[in-house]
Amino acid sequence: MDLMKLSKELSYALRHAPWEYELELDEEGWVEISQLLVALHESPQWKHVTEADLEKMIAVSEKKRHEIQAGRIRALYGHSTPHKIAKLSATPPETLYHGTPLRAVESIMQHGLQPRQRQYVHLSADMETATQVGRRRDDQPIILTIDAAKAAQDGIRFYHGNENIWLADHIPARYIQQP
Ligand code: HQG
Repeated sequence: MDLMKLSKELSYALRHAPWEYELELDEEGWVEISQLLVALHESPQWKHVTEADLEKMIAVSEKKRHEIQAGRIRALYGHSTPHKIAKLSATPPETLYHGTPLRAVESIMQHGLQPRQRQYVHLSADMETATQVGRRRDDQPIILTIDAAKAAQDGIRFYHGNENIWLADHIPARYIQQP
């Protein structure tokens, strides 16, 4: 089974278009695995997918995009569904990073980091992760530094995505530094 392809399909279902699978995300983004499997089994390529395959998909993925708990599964970040997923706010590391193409920097330094098509702004815990994220759009991304400690102190809320990814509603430009 192509577990990377399965992961992409699940990200699409759990981040962007659950209704296409007759699924409804709860407040925290969870769906019952049994319901997800019913939907997947309708497609010939996923006819034989089991819960064990979903567990393996998560275990072998280099990025922790999904999690399973008590018979349910959810995407940890990346959502674009209309109803905003509830996240518990948490204390971020002092510094966070954001990798973006050079062409976006001027607008970011003017308007701050906005969630754009997603529900939350995505930030990286280290420069390497930020570089990987930025490389999706540009070979030589610009790595912006976020003074998360100061922003949190001023009341900006941060949310935990996974060990490398943090989320926020909006990061005003005054907390963002260019290299
Ligand atoms: C930019 C993937 C102009 C922002 C990744 C980014 C990540 C602005 C783009 C996760 C702006 C949004 C999220 C402003 C933000 N003016 N441009 N004011 N504010 N932007 O894809 O952070 O691999 O929604 O810099 O690895 O790139 O799928 O966000 O370039 O973890 O698991 O608007 O998605 O995860 O792009 O990536 P995105 P992102 P997976």
